Amino acid sequence: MVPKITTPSGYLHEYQKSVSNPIGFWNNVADTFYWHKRWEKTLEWDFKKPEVKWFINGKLNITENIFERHLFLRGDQPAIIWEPNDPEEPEKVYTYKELYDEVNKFANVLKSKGIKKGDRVAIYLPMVPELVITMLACARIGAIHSVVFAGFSANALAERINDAGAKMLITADGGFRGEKIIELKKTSDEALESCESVETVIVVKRTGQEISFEEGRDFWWDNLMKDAGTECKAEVMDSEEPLFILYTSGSTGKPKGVVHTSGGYMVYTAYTFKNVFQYSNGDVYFCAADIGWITGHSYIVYGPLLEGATSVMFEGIPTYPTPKRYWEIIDKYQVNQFYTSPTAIRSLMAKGQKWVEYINLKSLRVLGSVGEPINEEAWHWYHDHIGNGRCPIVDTWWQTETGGIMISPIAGVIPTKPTFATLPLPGVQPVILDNDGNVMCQKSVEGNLCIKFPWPGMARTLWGDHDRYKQSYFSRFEGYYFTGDGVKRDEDGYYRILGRIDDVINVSGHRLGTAEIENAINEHPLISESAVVGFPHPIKGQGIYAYVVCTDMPDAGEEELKKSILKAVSKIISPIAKPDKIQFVKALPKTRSGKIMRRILRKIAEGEYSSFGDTSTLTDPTVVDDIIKGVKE
Ligand code: 7RM
Repeated sequence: MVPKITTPSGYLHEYQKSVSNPIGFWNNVADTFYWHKRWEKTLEWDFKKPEVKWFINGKLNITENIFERHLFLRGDQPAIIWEPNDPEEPEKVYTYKELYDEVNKFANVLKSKGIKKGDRVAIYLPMVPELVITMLACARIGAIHSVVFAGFSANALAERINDAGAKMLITADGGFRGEKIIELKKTSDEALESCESVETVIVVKRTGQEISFEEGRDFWWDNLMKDAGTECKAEVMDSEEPLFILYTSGSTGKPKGVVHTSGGYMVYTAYTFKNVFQYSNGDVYFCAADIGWITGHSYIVYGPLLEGATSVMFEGIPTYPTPKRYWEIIDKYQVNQFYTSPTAIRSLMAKGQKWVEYINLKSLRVLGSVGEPINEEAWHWYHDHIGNGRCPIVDTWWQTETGGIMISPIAGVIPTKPTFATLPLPGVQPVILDNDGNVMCQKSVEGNLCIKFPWPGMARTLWGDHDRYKQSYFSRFEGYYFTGDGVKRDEDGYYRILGRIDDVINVSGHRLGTAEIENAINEHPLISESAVVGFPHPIKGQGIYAYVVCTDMPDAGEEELKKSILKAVSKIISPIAKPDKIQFVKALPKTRSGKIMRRILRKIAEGEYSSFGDTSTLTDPTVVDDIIKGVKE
């Protein structure tokens, strides 16, 4: 088991060790795992190339570190407690032994369908146990999983399948989300019309709804599992061989296939999970994220299971059937650590106090927050009403690309401060750079958040596009990993994340590229161009504001056109990418070199109609006046 920090001086000691001797520090953590062959060299790196390798020539399988390492002591302990969408439906509990059997069975199914080490398997499932089983079965045989969030559209699914060249798709007939049913097989069928690489589709039965089946291509999960054996030898993986791809949004339209590797990701997620949440044997831990995002990968599945934890997985949404649902789950399973997003906290806070009264939340010891900046009001509500003033809040800053938590309090060890992610974890070396790339050494400064030294959990490349990896993270400031976030550091050396400084917006903790939304809007035949920016939103953190130029206003009028834009965005990306506000404008403010001046559009979206800074490069300043006039009307 990885070492655990339990005191402030222990933190200082470990942190200093991790900086002065990172190799020794990470060797010590990595040595607590089971390796077929120990690594020969701990780290090779060059941020200019860029190239990063950890635990070089080490051989392992991450599922042996989840199962074989724990079975003897913890075979009968729950690994996953699955809570269904409908509270009337019984929960499902998988002990480590039971989960192990299912994973082995499905690994054998994958093999019987021709999946081998290195093949990509796309997973488009709701939050059901089969999702965890599939991911781990892929890892067992060295296949690379690529989970696609079940809220994505057919178009978005197809794009991800094609980019990864997936040979297989695992999906379900449908999924339950609150009162809604999502039609996963139907959407999959639509996506697969443009996916040549997929040979086999395996379908989990969840809703029992009517679906179409393609003979020879589609198989029911249950039929294949019936006769599968419970023994499947783990494929021996090199530390640097890919474990999974997960797509995330960047500042251009095309999603980025972030690649994580077996060795470093394993060491990093387990270490950060145990320390940040102060997990102890026997605790029940509940992360309310969706496994379709990195938080679910690292902190529902891999981190907790590597540490032999009991991880609660929830199929539904926080407000169904009532806004008490999370709190009821916490009471039902006597949850000790709870991890969610500021958006969820704000939306539950807005439902009023009555939903938390009379619920027993005494089991809670640690509260976590992730995905976006948490505002003071939400922080205090979470602290006072959910934690009853006695649970530390760990405001965890990290990214899909970092694999695991980077800047965060260690629960009960690092004193918290509302809205601050506080201090870097051991092994993380943040720096703040000014716009010219100078390191700002003083304590109290604000600037671009970069990391100057590699950590084991970092993404190694973007699938099939190493150039873009370099462009995105290592070019803006040479020799540094650039996070895309702005940050402020205070007199205590505490970090407060200010949010994205690139063309990425964060809506309810979902990362969206403004360019991908613009591309979707521009598909509409009546629209010539558009510009999308974020604006402050009381619940979602950021809302989406679209400025749209249309060639001809249709007879049906603006409202109809707005509706059809929303429909198009849902269809091309996902309902989560639908603009909150659409403003039709005659033209967009552009510089003489043809660039849209987003700075101005952001200001207007925030409700600010003056002090736009230097506008001397605008081709036509009256465009701005027209837009403001439009808002006021
Ligand atoms: C884990 C995750 C990453 C972006 C990141 C930030 C923002 C995440 C926090 C945060 C303020 C936090 N991965 N972000 N955590 N901002 N405080 N604690 O969310 O790849 O989907 O998004 O999210 O802007 O760059 S992600």
